[in-house]
Amino acid sequence: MSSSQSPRPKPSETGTGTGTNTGEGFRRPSALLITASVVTFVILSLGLGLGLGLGLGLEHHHASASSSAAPSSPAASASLLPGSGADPNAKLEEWRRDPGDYFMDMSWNIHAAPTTRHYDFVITEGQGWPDGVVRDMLFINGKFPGPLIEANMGDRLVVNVTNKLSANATAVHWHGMYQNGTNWFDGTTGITQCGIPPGQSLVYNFTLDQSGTYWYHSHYGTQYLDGILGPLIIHAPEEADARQLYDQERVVLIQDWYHDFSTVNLETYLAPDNENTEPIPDNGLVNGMAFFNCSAYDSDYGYTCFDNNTCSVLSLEPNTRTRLRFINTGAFAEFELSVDNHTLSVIEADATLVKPVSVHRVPIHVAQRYSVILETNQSTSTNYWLRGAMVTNCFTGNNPVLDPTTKAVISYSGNKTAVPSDASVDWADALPEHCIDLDARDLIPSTQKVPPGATKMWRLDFSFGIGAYQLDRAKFNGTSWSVLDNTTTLQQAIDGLGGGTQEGAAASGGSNSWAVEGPVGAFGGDQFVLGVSTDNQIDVVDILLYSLDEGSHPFHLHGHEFWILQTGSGPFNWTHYHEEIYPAGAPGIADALRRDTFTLQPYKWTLFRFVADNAGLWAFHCHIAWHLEAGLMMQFMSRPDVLGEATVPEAVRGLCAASTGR
Ligand SMILES: *[C@@H]1O[C@H](CO)[C@@H](O)[C@H](O)[C@H]1NC(C)=O
Ligand SMILES: *[C@@H]1O[C@H](CO)[C@@H](O)[C@H](O)[C@H]1NC(C)=O
Ligand SMILES: *[C@@H]1O[C@H](CO)[C@@H](O)[C@H](O)[C@H]1NC(C)=O
Ligand SMILES: *[C@@H]1O[C@H](CO)[C@@H](O)[C@H](O)[C@H]1NC(C)=O
Ligand SMILES: *[C@@H]1O[C@H](CO)[C@@H](O)[C@H](O)[C@H]1NC(C)=O
Ligand SMILES: *[C@@H]1O[C@H](CO)[C@@H](O)[C@H](O)[C@H]1NC(C)=O
Ligand SMILES: *[C@@H]1O[C@H](CO)[C@@H](O)[C@H](O)[C@H]1NC(C)=O
Ligand SMILES: *[C@@H]1O[C@H](CO)[C@@H](O)[C@H](O)[C@H]1NC(C)=O
Ligand SMILES: *[C@@H]1O[C@H](CO)[C@@H](O)[C@H](O)[C@H]1NC(C)=O
Ligand SMILES: *[C@@H]1O[C@H](CO)[C@@H](O)[C@H](O)[C@H]1NC(C)=O
Ligand SMILES: *[C@@H]1O[C@H](CO)[C@@H](O)[C@H](O)[C@H]1NC(C)=O
Ligand SMILES: *[C@@H]1O[C@H](CO)[C@@H](O)[C@H](O)[C@H]1NC(C)=O
Ligand SMILES: [Cu+2]
Repeated sequence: MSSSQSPRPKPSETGTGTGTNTGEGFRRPSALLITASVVTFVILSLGLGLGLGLGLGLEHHHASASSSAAPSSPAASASLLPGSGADPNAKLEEWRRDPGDYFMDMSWNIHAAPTTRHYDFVITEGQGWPDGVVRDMLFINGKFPGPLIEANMGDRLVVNVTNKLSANATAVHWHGMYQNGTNWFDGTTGITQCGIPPGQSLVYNFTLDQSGTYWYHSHYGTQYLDGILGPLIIHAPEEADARQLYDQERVVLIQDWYHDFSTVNLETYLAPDNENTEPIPDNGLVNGMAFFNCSAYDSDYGYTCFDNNTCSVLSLEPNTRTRLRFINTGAFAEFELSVDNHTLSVIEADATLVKPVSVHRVPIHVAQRYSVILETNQSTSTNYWLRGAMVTNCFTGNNPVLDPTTKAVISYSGNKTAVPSDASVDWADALPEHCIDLDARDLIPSTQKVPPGATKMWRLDFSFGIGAYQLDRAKFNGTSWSVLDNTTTLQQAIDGLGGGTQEGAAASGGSNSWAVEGPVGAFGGDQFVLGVSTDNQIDVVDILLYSLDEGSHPFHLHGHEFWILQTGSGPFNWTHYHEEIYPAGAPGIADALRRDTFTLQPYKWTLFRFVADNAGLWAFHCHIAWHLEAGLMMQFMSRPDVLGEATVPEAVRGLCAASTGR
C-alpha cells in the first residue's frame, strides 16, 4: 500500500526555500505492516459544555493527501471529519500556523550535499488569540508561531529579517548556533548587534556546523514572548542510527503564555519595591494553541475571549513510533511533559543524541529541547492527553485564571474529535518540588566526545537583590547587565582591540586593556565580560556557577555546547576537582552530557566546561525572560587575537548608527 503526503508548505512563505520536501510518506516498522493513513493535526473546538469541555472538531488537511485504512482502525474513514456540531466552513485564522507545517518528512535526505537555504522573515504587529483571548501580538510572515526552518549540517542559512513594526527595533537570535566566525549574526541586542530599526532589514548569513533540535527567537528585550519564535531543526548523517527508532517526526513547541503584551508585564515586574514576583503565566500553549475557559474573565478584566478556542491534536496511527521534538519556547515556566498511559523514550537533549532512556515525565525548562519517542501501542478505545504540567512551585505567586496543566490530545482511536475518556490516566509519579533537569548522568550521549582537560577555571556567583531606586536587579559577581545604547560589546571589543585594521591590531599587540584574561574592565560598569583564550591559545574553560538565590534558573551559553561535569550543593571538593576532573583523560567524565541550557537549582552549583575556540562576545544568561531583563546576563570574550583583526559587516555596524536607542 503506498501513501503519499503532499509537499509541505515551503520553508519560507515568502522566500525561496531550497529545502522542498516531496515526501513518500513515513517509514513504517516492517514487522507491523501498518499502512500509512491521513496523518495530521486536528483542531478541536472546545467548550460548549460537552464532556470535559472538548468536543467539536474541524480539520485542516493541508499536510496530507491520500489516505488508506488500517484494517482494524475506525479512523480510516475521512467522513468522520469534522466532528458533529463543528462548523464545517470554519477556517484556520489567517495568522495561525498550520499545524501541518510542523510535520517533518522522513524522506528528507540527511546525506544531501550542502546547499544555501534562503528565508524571508517579515516582522509585523497585530492581534491574535492563540487560546481565544485576544491580545496584541507580533508575527513572523503574518503567522504565529514562526515557520519551521529545516536544514542539513553544512548548509548555509540566509535569513532576511525585515522589521515592519511601527515603533520598535528587533533582532533574531539562532539559539544554540555556534556562529563560528560570524559572531555578528548571533542576533543578541547590545552584544552582537543593535536592533534592526523599523523599516529596515538585516540579512543573517551563517553556516550550520552542528545538528539537532534548536529554535530561534527575538533577542530584543522580552519581544519573543509576544510571538517572534520558531523551530530550527538541523539534520546530519549522525542521525541515521536514531532514525531507525521512529517512523515519523513532529515538532512540538510548548510554552507559557500571557494575555498582556510583554512590556506591560515587564514594567510591573521591574517596578520599585517589587522583589521576586515574576509575572505568572495566564495559560500555556502547544504549537500555539490551547484551551482557555473564557468564563474566568468577567467583563471587568477587559479582555475579549472567543469561546471557540482550540487545543492541538496530534493525530497518529496505531502501532507507530513518533519522534516528538519538544522545545520550550516560553518565558518563565518549566513543564513536566507526559502522555497518559505511555512511557516516553528520551533520545535527545539540546541537540545531543543520547542512549534511549524510558521515563514517565520529562521536565523541560525554558529554551531546552528534548526529543522523545512515543509508541502508539496502547488501547485504541480512547484518545490520550499530552500534558505539560507547569512546575508551579517555581512561581512566587498565584494566578487564579491559570490552569497549570497545558493539554493537547494524542489521537489514534479513530475519532480525532473525542475527548480522552477516563481511561486516559496521568502517571501517578509526583511532580517535583523544584524546577530540576533530568539527571545529566542518566543521559549518555550516543556519540562519546571526551572533554579535553581544562586549562582555565573560574568561579562565578549570581544573586538577586534590591539595589538603587529600590529596583530588584540580578547580578553576576556583583554586576547587573543593562543593554548598551547605540553600540555593542562586540563593536567595542573590535574597535578597542585594533579598530578592525591590521595596523591597529599590531599596535595593540593583542595585549591592550581589552585583551585581558578574566574580568575585562574596559566595557564599563554594567557589562561583566570574562576574557578567555587570550594568549593566542585556545582555552578549555571550566565554570563553577554558584547560585545565591532561592529560585531555579535555566542558564544558556551562546555559541557553544558545554559538558555538564558535576552538580552539587554546599562546599565544592577542590581536591576531587583537581585530581579527577580538571586533567585530561579524567575517567569519570568521559560520558558527560553536552547541551546548551541547564537548570541550576536554588543555592546549588553546577560545574561545566566549554572549548573557547570561537572568537566573539558570547552571552551567558538565565533564559527566564524576566530575569534576563533584570540583568542576569554576563559575557565571555573569546580569542581577542582573532577579534582584533575582524571587521563587523557594514550592514550590522550600520544598525548602531541608524540607532533606535538600542
Ligand atoms: C468553565 O468554567 C466554568 C466556571 O468554573 C465551568 O462551569 C465550566 O464548566 C467551564 N467550562 C469548561 C469547558 O471547562
Ligand atoms: C473563532 O471565533 C472568532 C470570533 O468569532 C472568529 O474570528 C474565528 O474565525 C473563529 N475561529 C474558528 C477556528 O472558528
Ligand atoms: C530583504 O527584504 C526586504 C523586504 O522585502 C527587501 O527590501 C530587501 O531588498 C531584502 N534584502 C535582500 C538583501 O534581499
Ligand atoms: C514597543 O516598545 C514599547 C516600550 O518598550 C512598548 O510599550 C510597546 O508596546 C512596543 N510595541 C510593539 C508593537 O512592540
Ligand atoms: C571554530 O573555528 C575555529 C577556527 O577559527 C576552529 O579551530 C574551531 O574548531 C571551530 N570550532 C567549532 C566548534 O567548530
Ligand atoms: C553570505 O555569506 C557568504 C560568505 O561570506 C557570501 O559569499 C554570500 O554572498 C552571502 N550571501 C548573502 C545573501 O549575503
Ligand atoms: C509499548 O511500548 C513501550 C515502549 O515505547 C514499551 O515499553 C511497552 O512495553 C509497550 N507496551 C505494550 C502494551 O506493548
Ligand atoms: C467522536 O467522539 C465524539 C465524542 O464522544 C462523538 O460525539 C462523535 O460522534 C464521535 N465521532 C465518531 C465519528 O464516532
Ligand atoms: C491507563 O492506565 C490506567 C492506570 O494504569 C489504567 O487503569 C487504564 O485502564 C489505562 N487505560 C487504557 C486505555 O489502557
Ligand atoms: C566571582 O566572585 C566569586 C565570589 O566572590 C569569586 O570567588 C570569583 O573569583 C569571582 N569570579 C571572577 C571571574 O571574578
Ligand atoms: C574530596 O575528594 C577527595 C578525592 O576524591 C576525597 O578523598 C575526599 O574524601 C573528598 N572530601 C569530601 C569532604 O568529600
Ligand atoms: C543613541 O542614539 C539616539 C538616536 O540617535 C540618541 O537619541 C541617543 O542619545 C543615543 N544614546 C547614546 C547613549 O548615545
Ligand atoms: Cu532566572
